[in-house]
Amino acid sequence: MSEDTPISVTMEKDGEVAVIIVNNPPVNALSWHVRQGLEDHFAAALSDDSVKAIVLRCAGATFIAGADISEFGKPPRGPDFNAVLNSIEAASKPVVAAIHGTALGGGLETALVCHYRIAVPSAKLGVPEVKLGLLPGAGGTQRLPRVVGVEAAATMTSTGDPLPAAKAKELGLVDELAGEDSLAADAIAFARAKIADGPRPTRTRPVFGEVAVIEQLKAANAKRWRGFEAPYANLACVEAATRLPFDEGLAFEREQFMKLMFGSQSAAQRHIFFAERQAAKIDGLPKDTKLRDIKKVGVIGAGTMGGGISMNFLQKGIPVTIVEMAQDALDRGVGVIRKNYDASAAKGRYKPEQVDQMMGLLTPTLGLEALADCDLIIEAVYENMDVKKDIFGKLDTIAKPGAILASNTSYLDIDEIATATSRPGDVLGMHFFSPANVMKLLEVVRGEKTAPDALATAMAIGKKIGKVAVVAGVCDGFIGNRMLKPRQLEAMNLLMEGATPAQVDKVHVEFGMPMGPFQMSDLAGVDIGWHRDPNRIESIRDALCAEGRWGQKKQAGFYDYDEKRTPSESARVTEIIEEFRKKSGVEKREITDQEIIERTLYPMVNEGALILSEGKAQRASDIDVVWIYGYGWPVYRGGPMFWAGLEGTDKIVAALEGHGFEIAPLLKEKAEAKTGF
Ligand code: 3H9
Repeated sequence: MSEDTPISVTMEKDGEVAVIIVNNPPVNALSWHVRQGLEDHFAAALSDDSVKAIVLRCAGATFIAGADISEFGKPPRGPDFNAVLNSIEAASKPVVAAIHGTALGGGLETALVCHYRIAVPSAKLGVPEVKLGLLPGAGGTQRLPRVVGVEAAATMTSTGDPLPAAKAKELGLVDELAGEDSLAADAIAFARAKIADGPRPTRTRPVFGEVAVIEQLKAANAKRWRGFEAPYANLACVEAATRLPFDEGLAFEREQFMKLMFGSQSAAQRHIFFAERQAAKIDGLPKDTKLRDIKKVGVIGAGTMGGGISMNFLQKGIPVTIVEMAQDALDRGVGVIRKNYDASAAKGRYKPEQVDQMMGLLTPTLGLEALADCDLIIEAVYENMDVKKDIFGKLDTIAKPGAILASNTSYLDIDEIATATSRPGDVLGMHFFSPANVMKLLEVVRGEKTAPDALATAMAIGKKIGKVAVVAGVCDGFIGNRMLKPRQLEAMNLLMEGATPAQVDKVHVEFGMPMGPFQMSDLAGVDIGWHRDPNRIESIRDALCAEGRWGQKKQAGFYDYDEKRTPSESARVTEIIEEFRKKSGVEKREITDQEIIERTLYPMVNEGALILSEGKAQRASDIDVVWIYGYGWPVYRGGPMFWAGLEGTDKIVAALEGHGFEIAPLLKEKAEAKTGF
C-alpha cells in the first residue's frame, strides 16, 4: 500500500470472527483502493490463526453497489478484481457477506464468492450491468446460475432488475434474513455458527434449471431489447454456464465482457448513467440552496396534460387542486385520471384502496381562487400567449407569496409570461412530455428573472415525482422541440425530393428511435399548429390537413390506418406529394438511407451545438438526456451529442456542408479539433 492509498477498508475482530468493513462513500463502489484493501485485509485475516470466520460488510447507506464505473476506460490501477474475488472464494475459513442497501453488479459478485450471505429485509440484490451495456464480468454469469438456477439468473442478468431480499432468500441467494437494525451483530453470530461447517463450495455446484427459458426471455423482450447487444450477451453467458466447465465458462464470460466494454453501446450507456445524474446539478447554484416547501400543488387545465401532470403528484402523496373552466371538462378530466388509475390497479400496480387514497388527494374545482394555498401552480392550458398571460396575471393576485408559478408551455416565451406578474422570480417553465404520468423527462425552463431557489425547488420536485429533470433556457421549443424542428423540416424536404414517409420512418426506426418523423406526426396530430384555413395550401402538410388527414385520430395522415390503427402506405399521400413536387419543379430522385440520416439527424446535432453555445442547455450531456428520456433516442447511442462524437463531428460537418447547411460555429470547432462534445 502506498502513502496515497485512501483507507477505504478496515478490519475489526469480535473474538474468532474478523469483520472486514468497506467504507467508500457514496455507494462503496469497488474503486482500486477498495480492491487493494480487500486483498490486504483478507490476506491478513486468513493468515491470523485466531480468526476462524470472516464477515464482509459495508459502512454507510449500502453494501457494495458495483465496480467503480468512473474507472472504466482508464489505465488499470490496483489489484485485478477477479484475482481478489478468487482469493476470497478460495478462503479456508467461512466468509459471510452481510448485506444492506443494495448489493449490485460487482457488489453481488463479491457476495457470490463469499460462502454465505445474510441480508436485512430491505436490501436489494441484483446485477444491473446490462443497463450499462455490460454483463457481470467477474464471474457473475457463471456463479449466479449455480446458486439461483438458469431461469432466475437469466432474468436477473438480462433485465438488470434487482430482487428484494425476501425473494433472494426464496431463491437461495440469501441464506438468512437479519434484523433490519442488527445486521452487524447478526452477521457475526451467523459466521460464528458456520465455523464448524467451514467454507461452502461455490464453483463445483451444478447449474440447474431449463435452458429453454432463455429463448422465452428473448421472445418476450424482443421489442424492448431491439438494437441492444448486452441482454443477448448476458444470456449467452448464462447459457454457456449450463454446458461449460466453470473455468471455460469464466473465459467465455471474459471474452463477451471485453467485447461489450470496448464497444460503443456500453460507452453510450455509461455516458447516460453519469449524464442523468449530472443533469440534476445546476451550474452556478450552491448545492445547499434552500428549497421552498412544496406541500400542495395546483394544476390549471384538466385536459390530457393537466391530468397526467396531476397524477405524478398524487402518486407521491402530494395533494393537488385541479382547475377547469367548465364542469363537464372538469368531470371528464377527473374521470380520465380515475380510469387510468383503475387500469393500473387492474394490472396489479396499485391496490384499489390506494387508488381511492390518491383520488382523495385530488380537489377538482372551477375557480382559480382555490389555488390560494398552493405552493406550486402549474398551468397546462392550450398554447396561446394571451391566454397564458391572462392566467398568470390572475395568479399574481391569488397565489400566496413564495408560490412557484410554472407554465407547461412547450415553446412559448417564459420571460414574456412572467411579465404578466409582479413576481417574475417565482415564474418558470415545467415542460412535461406526453403522456405526462409516464414520460420521464421534465424540462425546467429558467427565465431571465427566475429566482435560484425557485429553480432548485422545481428541479428537486421533478426528481421527487420520478422525473429526470433538465434545466433549459428560454428559446423557441427549449431543448427538445427546438431540435425537432430542423428534423421535421428536412424530413418534409426529403419527401419533395423523392423519399417516401415510410422510407424516412424506416431509417429512423432502424436507427433505434421508437418511431420516425411521420409516424410521430400522425400520432401527435398532423393538424397541431396548422393555420386551419383549408383554402390556404402552401405545403404537403397543409394539403393533408385540408383533406382531414389529421393523423391516427382520423385514420388518415401520412399513412392510412385501419380500425386497429395499423398503418399502411397511402396512395393518396403519394399523389399529394407528386402534385407538390410538380408544382415546385423539383426533380424526383433516388434518396439513400444515408442521406436521410445526414439530413434529418445531423441537423439536430447542429441545432444542439447552437443551443449549447447560446447557453440554453447547461452541457451537451443534458441535451442527450432530453432526447433519451423525452423522445426515445436509443440509449445505446447515448443521445445526439454523444452520438456526434461516435459518428465523427468532422464527418458530420462535411456532410452538412455538402447538403448546403449553415454550420454552427461550435460544431465547426469540434470538427476542426476532431472531438466530440
Ligand atoms: C460492474 O459492477 C461490473 C462488474 O461486473 C465488474 C466486471 C469486471 N461507480 O445513483 P445515485 C455515484 S458495473 C461509480 O445518485 P442513489 C453516482 O454517479 C456496476 N460511481 O444514488 C452519484 O455520484 P454524484 C454495476 C457510482 O442513492 C453517486 O454515486 N452497478 C456508482 O439514487 C450517488 O448515486 C451499477 O450499475 C458506481 N458503480 O442510488 C449500480 N454508482 O453524487 C449503479 C453510483 O457525483 N448505481 N455512483 O452524482 C446505482 O444504481 C445507484 O447509484 C444506487 C444508489 C442504487 C447504488
